[in-house]
Amino acid sequence: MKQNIVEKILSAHLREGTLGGGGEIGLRIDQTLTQDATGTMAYLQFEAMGLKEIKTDLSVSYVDHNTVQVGFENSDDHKYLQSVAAKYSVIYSRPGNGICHQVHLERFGKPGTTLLGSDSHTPTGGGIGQVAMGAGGLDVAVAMGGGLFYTAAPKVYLVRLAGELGPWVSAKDVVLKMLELLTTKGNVGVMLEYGGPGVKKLSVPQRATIANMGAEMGVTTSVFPSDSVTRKFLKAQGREADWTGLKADRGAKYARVIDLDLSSLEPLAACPHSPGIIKKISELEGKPVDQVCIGSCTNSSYKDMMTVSLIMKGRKVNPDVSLGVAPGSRQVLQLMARKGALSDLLDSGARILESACGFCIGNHFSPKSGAVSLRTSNRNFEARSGTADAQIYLVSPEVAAVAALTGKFTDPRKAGIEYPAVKEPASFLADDSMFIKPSPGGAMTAVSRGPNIGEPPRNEKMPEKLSGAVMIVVGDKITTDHIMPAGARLKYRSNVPKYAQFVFENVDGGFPKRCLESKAAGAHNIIVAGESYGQGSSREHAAMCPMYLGVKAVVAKSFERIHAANLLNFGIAPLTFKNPADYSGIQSGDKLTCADWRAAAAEGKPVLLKNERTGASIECVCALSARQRAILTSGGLLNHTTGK
Ligand code: MIC
Ligand code: SF4
Repeated sequence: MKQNIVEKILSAHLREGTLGGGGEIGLRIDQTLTQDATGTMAYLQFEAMGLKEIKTDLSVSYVDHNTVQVGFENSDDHKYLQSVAAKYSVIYSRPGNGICHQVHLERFGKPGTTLLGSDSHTPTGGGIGQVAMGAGGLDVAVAMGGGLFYTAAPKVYLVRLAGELGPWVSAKDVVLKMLELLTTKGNVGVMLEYGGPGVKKLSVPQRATIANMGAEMGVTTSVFPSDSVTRKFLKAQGREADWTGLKADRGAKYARVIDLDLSSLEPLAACPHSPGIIKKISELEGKPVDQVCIGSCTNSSYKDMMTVSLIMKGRKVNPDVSLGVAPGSRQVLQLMARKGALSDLLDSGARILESACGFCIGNHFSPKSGAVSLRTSNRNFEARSGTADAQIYLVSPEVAAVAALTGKFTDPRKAGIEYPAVKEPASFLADDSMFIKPSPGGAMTAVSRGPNIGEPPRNEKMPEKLSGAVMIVVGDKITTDHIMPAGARLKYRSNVPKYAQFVFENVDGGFPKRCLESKAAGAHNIIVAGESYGQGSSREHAAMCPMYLGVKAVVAKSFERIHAANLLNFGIAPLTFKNPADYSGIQSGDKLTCADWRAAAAEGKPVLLKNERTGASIECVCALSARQRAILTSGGLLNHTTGK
């Protein structure tokens, strides 16, 4: 049978289910990655499941999200992560080594393999030909222990690229165009495969930029072929032996084909407050800019950074702009230092930020009130930058650098600057000294647990009857940043009772208190939402903390993939309205009841909720596999796995 690339990789890893069927498939995972903000809980859950060792080919624990270390909490987490990595034979990437996705691409990504990461931008690995997927920490913990990863059998779309990018047009513009075409919702269960003659004109880091922001479309992953460009990249990383060729069979089938001519693209921006609101830079020209941030896992490769430094070379940052540059990895930073690019940036007046997530997750470098901030990152959700009324635009490094000089949106093609065509180096600097590799006596390591590190919380078994209270009604496209803010609150990731005090902080600050009071009065709390609930990150705290607050169900018009899986993993029922019009009949404070709650969920029957205020009967769908139903009725995956 003729196979596309996704089918080739998935069929080699398929252990349960069938690819064509549309049902659930169980996949063997070759590699895992975690980052500190989700990793602490992932390893605590790994320990709580009684797992003794990792069963993957490779598992890496990165520390990149919270390296701000105000107070003891982050440092305690780092020490816990280092010790637990040593105990279970996980590679530990020390803070300062770089952003997980960039570093993984450089040092570990391998064509044809599966990678599961506790971060939604794990699909960056698709740039090197991996089926790389984001998931909640608990799913990653299970995969580390040798368990399968379950996801829907995908619909595979081919994105057929033709032509070549013109000067000043970059990989970011390709993916922003894709966001315009596919939008940020309605793509659950889709995997994108890039192909066509345009692919060979894109370097591995450019492909990685494109795969990275597939997360913003809600697709499960995006995969590129592995070709001579991939081989050259791996050779330059001293890893040619990791290369295998990967291409679709001639005549392979796809659920949809999207044609994109790279030569037709122009510089674009995603406008506030969604990565899906796309405009041409030429339409925004002249708008004053207050801040420019260059970096993040989307655009912080060697080529991105060298291009920016050459644009800035011999020029000065506009006095009204604050420019921060965060190279994606220590490798990139070291190369920049050797090439003199760091001096060029410093001379220009740029501020060099740590090789970490930093500004992207809003834990520092927040812009001033009402600022216009141009960023090369991937998310511009409201308040994510740490400044609630800031206007964040997502752009390419080229557009960002030129705006830092002019102080306003400028079409870089008209800026009168010669385009710096940077080539990938023939050899990167392969210095792995910031990784701590497992050693033979590792199993004896004592695990360090600072006072901020609590037990992973468990849910109780699903109640027989639902006696629910609607705690909040929210609209469409609610992101996990709305549900569970990161930024300044990140340091409480290992302390669920504390972190739970900030659920919906920027939407409705009274939510946690109301929930705890209602829970104490014996009610089952309910969240009601519109379309595409749970967009964005993989943070399982957006399920775990509501669970702690007594939330038993989220009733929505539709859900995004990772968040729906996380709800289930923590024993919260993700219900969809059979008739979306029922949404408008529910108000905050309504009592919703269901007499056969557990039985309906266990048998996969429709769930009928009765609104005690209006008397209306609301039919909900809880479309789950038998495996998922068992997890839900046990009160979550931890209970299900440990038989509690
Ligand atoms: C993000 O970009 O939102 C994050 C922070 O990397 C998250 C993970 C987290 O919340 O820890 C993600 O993308 O999954
Ligand atoms: Fe880090 Fe931002 Fe990438 Fe998330 S999107 S992994 S916070 S750089």
